Amino acid sequence: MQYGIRCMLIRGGTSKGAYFLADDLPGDAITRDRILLSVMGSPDSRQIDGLGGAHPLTSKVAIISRAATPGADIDFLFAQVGIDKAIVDTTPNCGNILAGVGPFAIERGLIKPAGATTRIKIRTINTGTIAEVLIETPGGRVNYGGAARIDGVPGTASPIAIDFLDAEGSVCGALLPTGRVRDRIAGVDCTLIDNGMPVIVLKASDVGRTGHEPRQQLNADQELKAKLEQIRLEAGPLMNLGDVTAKVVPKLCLVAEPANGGHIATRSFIPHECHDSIGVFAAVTVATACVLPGSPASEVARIPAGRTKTLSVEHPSGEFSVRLDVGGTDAAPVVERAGLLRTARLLFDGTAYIHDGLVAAGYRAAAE
Ligand code: NQM
Repeated sequence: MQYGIRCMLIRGGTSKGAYFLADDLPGDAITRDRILLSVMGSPDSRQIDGLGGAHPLTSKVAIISRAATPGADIDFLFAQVGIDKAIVDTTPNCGNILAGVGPFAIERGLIKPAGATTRIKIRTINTGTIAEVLIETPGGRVNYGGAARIDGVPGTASPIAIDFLDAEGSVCGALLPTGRVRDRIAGVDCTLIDNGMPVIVLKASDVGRTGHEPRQQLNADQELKAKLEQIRLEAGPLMNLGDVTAKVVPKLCLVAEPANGGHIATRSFIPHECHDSIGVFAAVTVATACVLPGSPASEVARIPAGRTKTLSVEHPSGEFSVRLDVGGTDAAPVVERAGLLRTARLLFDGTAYIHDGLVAAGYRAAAE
């Protein structure tokens, strides 16, 4: 006998995940994580016995409920499910999976559409970060079709505008957890920074690369990967993350002068594979590093003038535009708000089946 749980599969931005109502999963984290591993088919490098797509960008879960406390409409817990390891990591955010949370909340009746567009405040409970999302809801239904295009996703879809108000220090406790814009780690100048995602930002040229290499070339570059992991393991404790051997944060991002009319070129590692594009919070965090005077990224970025800047972050499959509202002073700028555009699409609504033997006891307890 198998046990079934209501589940939607949604493409959120350039990621894809399984979306659940929190009420449909057990509250106890150990049982919940065993269920999520079973649903996704982990641990197994092909995730053949589950819904996961055998890639970090398609091995993600969203757990959603009405907000438990004031200040938001919806609470969203993000989980990165390991592929060949039995790990469920709820440390980081995911701005791409976040793009599917509003549509899911409307589809499941947690939010009533409010006219042609519906504004929803979502709290990512992993980090406490609040996002305001704007979703097209003509005729009281989520509109998925439209003309918005994001690099890394074929075709076009309806736009989802996302604004972050308070992403600073989401996991590390401070934008710059070491208090500096530049730290020397394993002989390489880096910015250890968290504006929504803990990221180590370094110049590609400082590790002997151009920062414009194709993703496959970087993924095959074992020497580079070993160097990046050495930097990551050293940086983890300095970023208040402790031993990060088994954690998916911090991520790393190689930056270089732009090559395609943008403002900065990036090759982002999440953290052991080069991203096909770049994560949402990673893009916001790298854009923030670019506007900090004295950072390695500021040496290669072309920063647009003005208090409100739209930075085009180049990545392996195109670009990602991030709008930053920058306050503070020229010497100590403060990013007060970050805005960006995503799309999302409901792919499937149904029942996900989990292994009986493994989790039956826990799941029964939750269902009763
Ligand atoms: O940085 C990839 C993604 C992400 C996370 C990753 C993300 C973000 O592209 O906000 O969206 O860093 O693992 O979905």
